[in-house]
Amino acid sequence: MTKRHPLLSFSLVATAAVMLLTGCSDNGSSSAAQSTANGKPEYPVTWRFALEEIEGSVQHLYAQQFREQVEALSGGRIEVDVFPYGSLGTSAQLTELTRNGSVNLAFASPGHLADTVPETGLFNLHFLLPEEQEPARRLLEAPAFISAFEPAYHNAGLQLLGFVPEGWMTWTANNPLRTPSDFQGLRFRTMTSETAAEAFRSYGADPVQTPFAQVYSDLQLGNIDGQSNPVFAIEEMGFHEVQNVLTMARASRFIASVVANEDWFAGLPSQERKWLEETIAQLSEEAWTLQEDLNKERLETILEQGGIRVVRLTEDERAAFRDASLPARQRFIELTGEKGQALIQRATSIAGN
Ligand code: 6CS
Repeated sequence: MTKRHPLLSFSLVATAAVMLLTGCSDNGSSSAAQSTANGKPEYPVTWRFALEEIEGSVQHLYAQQFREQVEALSGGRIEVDVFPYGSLGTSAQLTELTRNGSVNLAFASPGHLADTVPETGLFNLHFLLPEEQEPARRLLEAPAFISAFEPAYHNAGLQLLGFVPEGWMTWTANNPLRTPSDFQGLRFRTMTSETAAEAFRSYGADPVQTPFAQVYSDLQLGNIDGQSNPVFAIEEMGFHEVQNVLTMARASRFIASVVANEDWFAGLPSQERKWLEETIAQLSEEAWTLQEDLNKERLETILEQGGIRVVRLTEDERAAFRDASLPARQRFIELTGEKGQALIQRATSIAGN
């Protein structure tokens, strides 16, 4: 089946928008409140928030709630401009736009970010975070866990605001992926960082690291054989239309991070920082329900459309993948040293993995 890709005009629109943003943002302060003669900020001001996903996604729903909450808390003093994927650039480009202050806030997924912020490669490892939702949630919201990542984000000119769960990664291919041997030689698309690729290399796959916008056409043209993403993303990007089997292995959750430009964050008036932090804290709880509902709904849509089979791995099948996944942890430690080792310990002491 041929489908018009949701990001068909991605690069043209993105290039134009980036030029527009960078053109009107000289030193990253264009969206910060200007001070009046008495030193008080002059409102309203606009916060620019860039997404790695298209409209209707987890990140988009999150950003809409973020906008409503910030606008309500600030009594309209803060306005939020949301830029869905396709309007600015790839994940790597969004990180760069945040770093240079062209946007104030963005989603930054470890799958793409880990080459820049190596510690985030933790989230690319399989069978590591707690499997049950409650302990996973406690871990991701724990201030000590979040602050362990902060220096690494600062090194990249970013302020980490929080982690956002987006659902279990689901593998798609034209055959079921029941054992690591099913991955042997499979050209499997991963996100662009080394640890994202290593996770599938350890199963025997031949990882192909590409931006999100390229996945649909690569599947359609047969340049790749499979890929991994939460169900909501598979549905909205149309991947299920060019693949035959969804394999649910529950090997890893998609965890995104919300980041801000470091200088912008440091320069926020205390009242604005309070509105921002209050909003992030509230949404980090709501995101669990938001993603769960969306993933459930999108799975129904996929099944209603038909033409694709769902395979859920048994515990024995999962155990074989867990064993095969362990070399990727070593690679992560090679890349991050003691800090990475400490993060693994922290995650596994909760998870028991
Ligand atoms: O696979 C990707 O590249 C993307 N997947 C999701 C669900 N969000 C953003 C990321 O870039």
